[in-house]
This record gives sequence, structure tokens and C-alpha cells, in this order.
Amino acid sequence: MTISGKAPNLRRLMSERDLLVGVGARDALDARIIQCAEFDFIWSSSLGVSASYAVPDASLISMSQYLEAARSMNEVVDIPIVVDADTGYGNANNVIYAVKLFEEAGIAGMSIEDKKFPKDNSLLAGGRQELAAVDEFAGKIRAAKDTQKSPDFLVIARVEALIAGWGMGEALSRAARYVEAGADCILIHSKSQSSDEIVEFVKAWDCKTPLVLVPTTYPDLTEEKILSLGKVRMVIYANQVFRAAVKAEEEILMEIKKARGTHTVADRMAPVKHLFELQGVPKMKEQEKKYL
Ligand code: SPV
Ligand code: MG
Repeated sequence: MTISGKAPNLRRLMSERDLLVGVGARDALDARIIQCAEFDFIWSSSLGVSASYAVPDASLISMSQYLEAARSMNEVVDIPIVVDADTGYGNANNVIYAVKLFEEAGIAGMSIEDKKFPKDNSLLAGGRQELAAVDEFAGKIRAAKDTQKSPDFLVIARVEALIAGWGMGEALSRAARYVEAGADCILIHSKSQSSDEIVEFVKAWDCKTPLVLVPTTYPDLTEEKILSLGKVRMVIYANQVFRAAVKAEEEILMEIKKARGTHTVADRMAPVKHLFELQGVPKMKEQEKKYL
């Protein structure tokens, strides 16, 4: 099967820009809105997609459900989708099957994290942050790289050693092992409230392989500061968009309940016309002129 995805676009963007900025989406509408705001790529977030089913981000929904979510996002945007594939949905066999299906769906890249399946969300207080054996995870990265059909498909190895509290040395040595296994990028994740831990990792990183950061708990690390560190080629704002949506939904519901009507909320909502635009209604109307 020919792969006609956006992996080459993502690689081209990476070669042209110092820092790519991706934003987490839970569904296709989020993805469209993110594209309209002119970000570089979409992060199909496991937290977001799980949240769209209102279930915990704990390997509960299936690979097919994540695939369908990413496919629906990919269908409505031109920018590349990077899939957050958790632990790869099982062992290396599951990774092989996932890479085949996600790549065939036109997905540009995939992040796989070195935790045990089933995983817990990395930011969950008291969550099960159990790391996989290094060799086992390196096998998953090799499996992904051997499976991809397009040389441009991006395999990101995500290191969870800092999340699990195993320390800087473990994080650095794991990252180096995953580079040996063929990882295109290293996503180093941290849940520290300060950026010190991540900055220490970045400064100590001495491989050419680019780093990816997810500055959720350390928002002080702005793009400007990240650029000044060097070595980091991607930043992902993984969950801000759907967290903002949840807040807006809850607030408008409270207001409607309080006002016992919708007469006070007009300025808090996107006009229906804007929703139609995001859904591609203008294009559909053009098609109608041509074909109906
Ligand atoms: C996600 O967006 O699902 C991520 C990032 O994996 S985090 O929620 O911080 O683990
Ligand atoms: Mg995730």
C-alpha cells in the first residue's frame, strides 16, 4: 500500500524551523481550531481522546478508538498529526500493528512512552508510574522503525524516568539507549512545577537527536527560553485547549442554570456561523453549486 501521509511535511517543517509548536487535541473539531490558529502540528493526546470518552487516561480505550480519533483529526486538517500512542498498546507486536495502521491512516509520527502497559497519565497525583525494562522498550522502538514504510514517519521515544522519580541519570541513560534503538526524537517528560529538572536534562543531553518538551506543569519555560537552550526541536501544549473548553462549558452551564434561560450568555459563545465555518459548510455549499 502506498503511504500518502504528512510525514514528509513534518520532516520538512523540522528542517526549516528551529522549533515546531504542536497543540493537543481531543477530537477533529479541536484539531481544526488549532490549525486555524496556525500552529505547526496536532498532538492527538491520549489524555484528550480519553477525556472525550469521559474515561481515565489509563489505557482503557482501545488502539482502534485512538486510531479513529487520529484519523478523524487528520481528515480535517492539512498540518501533520503526531499521535500520542501511550506505551504502544501492549508489547512490540502491538507496536508493529499500530505503526502499520497509523501510518496507513496518514499520521505523520508517533510517540511511544517507556511505561508498563496499562499506563496511568503522567500528571496523575499518586498514579502508577511503572517503567518498562529498558531493553523491552528499546525493542518497541526498533520494531516501530523497522515497520514504518515511509522513511519520514517520525518515531518519538518518550522517557518517563523523571515522571517515575528514577532520577536524571536514569533518564539520560534511557534516552541514549532509545537513540541507539533508532528513535528520531526523545520526548523528555516532567511533572515538576519548576523547569529546573527539564533544563538540567536539556543541558546534559549530548546526542544530536532532537528533544521534545511538554511544558504543562512548568509554563515558565516559554518558547523563547526553549530556543535559547537549543537541542529542543518540538514543544507540545498537550492539554490547554480542551481544558479551556471544559472550563467554558462548565461556566456557561452554571450561568444558564442560574439565569433559568440563555438570555445572558450570547457573548460567551461562538456564533453558530463560526461553527458552520469550522465544519466546512462553505466548502460543502460550493460543492453543491457544482454537483447538485
Ligand atoms: C497527553 O497529552 O496525553 C500526554 C501528555 O501524554 S500528559 O498528559 O502530560 O501525560
Ligand atoms: Mg498521553
